[in-house]
Amino acid sequence: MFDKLLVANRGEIAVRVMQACEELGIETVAIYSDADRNAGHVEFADEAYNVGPAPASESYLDQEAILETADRAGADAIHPGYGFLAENAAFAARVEDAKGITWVGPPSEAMEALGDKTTARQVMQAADVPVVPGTSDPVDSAAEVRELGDEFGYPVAIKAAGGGGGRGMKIVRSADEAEDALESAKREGEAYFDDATVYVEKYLESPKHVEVQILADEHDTVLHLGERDCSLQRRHQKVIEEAPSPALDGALREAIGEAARRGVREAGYTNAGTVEFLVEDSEFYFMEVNTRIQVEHTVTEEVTGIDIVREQLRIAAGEELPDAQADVDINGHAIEFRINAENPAAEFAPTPGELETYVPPGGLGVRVDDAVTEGDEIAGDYDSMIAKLIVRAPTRERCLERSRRALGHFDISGPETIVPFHRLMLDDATFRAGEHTTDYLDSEVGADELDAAVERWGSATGSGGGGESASEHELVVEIDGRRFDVLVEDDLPRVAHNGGADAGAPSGSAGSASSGSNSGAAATEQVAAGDAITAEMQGTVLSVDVEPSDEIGGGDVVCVLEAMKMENDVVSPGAGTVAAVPVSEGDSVDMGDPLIVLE
Ligand code: MV4
Repeated sequence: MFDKLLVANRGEIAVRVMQACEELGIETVAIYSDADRNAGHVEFADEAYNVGPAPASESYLDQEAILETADRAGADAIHPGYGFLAENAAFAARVEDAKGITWVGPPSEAMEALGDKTTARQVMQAADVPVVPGTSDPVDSAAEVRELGDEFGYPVAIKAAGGGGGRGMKIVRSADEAEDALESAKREGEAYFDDATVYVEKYLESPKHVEVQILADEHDTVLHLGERDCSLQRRHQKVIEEAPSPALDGALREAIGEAARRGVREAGYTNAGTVEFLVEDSEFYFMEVNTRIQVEHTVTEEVTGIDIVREQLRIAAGEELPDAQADVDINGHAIEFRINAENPAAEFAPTPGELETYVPPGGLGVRVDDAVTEGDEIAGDYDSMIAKLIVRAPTRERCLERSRRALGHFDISGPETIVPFHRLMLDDATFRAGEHTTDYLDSEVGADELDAAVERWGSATGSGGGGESASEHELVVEIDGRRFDVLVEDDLPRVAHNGGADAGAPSGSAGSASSGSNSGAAATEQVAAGDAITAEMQGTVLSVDVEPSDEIGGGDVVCVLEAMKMENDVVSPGAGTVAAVPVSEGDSVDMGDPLIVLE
């Protein structure tokens, strides 16, 4: 096994990798940019090195700086995490060629073959894996596009060979759109991937996105760890992922898992990887292979009990996978919610800023992967994901209930987050039924719903995230042994007078803003400025002579207190209406305790 590993990444995935290293007895090296000097992954590592300024192109993507750092630190392995250099075959090849350093990932040749989507399709076809009807050779002319449109029926998709994740894809709905779409797909391919090669597939309008997790060692064992459903996406960004997929039955699950195994075996693939499929009308079609650990690997870990990052490290070190396919069991259900610092009510715009409150939930079946703490600055330099909440339960139904509980206790303020969006989805009939497809969010969930969710559950509204507006503050009061959270509006008078003008505050009045009743009603919602008649001494309530909504006058007896072996009438100092009676016969009260609250 390795002695010291450099993690060429940041944030929660860097911490995730270092946790696996710690359990294997591997020392860890972090790299960081100027923006990340105090970041969580830097704190977690045994050693940390600055590799450059905040922009990723000058730090986390600086291949030379990272290789030099590995050398300087004496690291014998590099794990790339996801994003940044993770799927860069040229960087993987450089690490493979560096003396004494192992690349924790697939062979660079397999990355290269699968990175080109036309060769990936050819590999899959050779392995008898169903692909979307289309071409596996480059397409050059609009005439060819139209021929394919006639053959498969419109719409068709023109895709960049170097593409993936939604970039460089153009949909052609009729023959006359072929010309423009072809030009624009080529332009995007050239701009994003330095490769104008494109190919054509039949376009499926409303598929599910189902992906299979693979582990393959260097001793000819290829395992699939079941599938994940990532159909809930917004503009090609996954937001909620789950395992297993609610859309597959046992036969389809078996078939798609076996197809994924055949495909990566054909590619000469080792380490962890994901084979993505589109599923429509109980048919599945290969889409692409992700040659890296993915954000959503966690849900697979939760239902299989397999530590995927640990296996990546063991595979890279030449060790054998511990299990045969028959030993991989899927148990229960897991859902991952990405906690992004974005505002769902503003088209999910990133919301950088200070993380003023950060108290994640816990308890049975709740996992939080993160690299932040309260008080951290959420910078705008990198992606907006600040944590992942992963919830596991024996069934999907119970996982949804547990998710409601966990999200309801995820206390974050400062940046707006997509927690309100997740809570909206937990009430969404289509999502709850598991019937959502990849086009669902963008076409069916409207701005009004999102606005309402943020209003109801967002961190800026007192009820959800515990925030309060400038003119309010929260008080905790205890009345007769029951705790009440009271929202006090500062612009209300501190002492409100009862009944007639100038009656004066009753003697011994608590005189402050509000109180609850002891009836069990939702006292927190009352923000009334009431007066209380309080006990002038410690004692026992012998009788209560009024009840809520009684009109009383000055001098009326409202209750009788026994104190110092004497019965003492408690009289009202003025007129008013009884709002609440927080005490009852037999209660012991302390000096200052409210006995009667007036409106
Ligand atoms: C498709 C497709 C329908 N038919 N290809 C989007 C990302 C890129 N990896 C491929 N994508 C798609 N390819 C054919 N032939 C629909 C999508 C697609 C999609 C796929 C997965 C998850 C979300 C998506 C959202 C829109 C479109």
